[in-house]
Amino acid sequence: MRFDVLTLFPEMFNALKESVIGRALNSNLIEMNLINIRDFSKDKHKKVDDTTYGGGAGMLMRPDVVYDAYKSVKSEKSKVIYLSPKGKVLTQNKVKDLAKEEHLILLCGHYEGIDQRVLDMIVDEEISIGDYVLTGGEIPAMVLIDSVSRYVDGVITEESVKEESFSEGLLEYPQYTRPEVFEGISVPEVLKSGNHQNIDKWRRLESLKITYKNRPELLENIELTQEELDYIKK
Ligand code: 4HQ
Repeated sequence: MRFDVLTLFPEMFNALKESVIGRALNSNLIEMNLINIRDFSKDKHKKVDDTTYGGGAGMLMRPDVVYDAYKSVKSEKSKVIYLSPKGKVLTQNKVKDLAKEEHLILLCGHYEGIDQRVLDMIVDEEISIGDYVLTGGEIPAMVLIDSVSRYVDGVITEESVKEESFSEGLLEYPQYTRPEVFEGISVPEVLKSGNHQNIDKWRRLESLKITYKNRPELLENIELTQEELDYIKK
């Protein structure tokens, strides 16, 4: 999987060069190519933004500069994603679909955004990471690269992909490690029992309980037994 990132702040992406994604980059399981949009300014002062027609606060990125940056990386197989609060909200199912692509171009707006004409010309999908306003599309692009890369073969274990929040449409059950007693609090007895039928049952009930508490809308299409209803409401 190749990510080309069009941004005015390529150094922000150094944050992804650590840990799991850092290893995936070093082993060439994924590739992240950072393009500084400013390099495509033809202006002697390297200007990339200008005031908005019709008035209003702030500056917009110019279409010609963004278009030239795009042309430097576009390919037959590339899909262009613009990160913006106006986009469709990113979900785990969308993340899985994007992981099937071979070449994603992520366009990061800064300031008040980008001239609509170049967006209409080059953007395939507009994606938001949630209903709040950020100062730029760089952090959303990093969120997308991180979440999509987990589904690229070899980046994490197959087990880790399966056993996670949302994988069954539910939030994840609580987990414990040593010490067995921490500040007087013991690990739940069932997890030490070695009885995997009981452990699986307890984990499903705990998943249902935390989902009911924090994200009840995720349970709307799930038929629950009386035992499950009693457990989650107590
Ligand atoms: N912005 N999800 C404004 C976001 C955002 C979001 C990125 C701020 C684009 C121009 N992007 N710029 N939320 O708030 O993706």
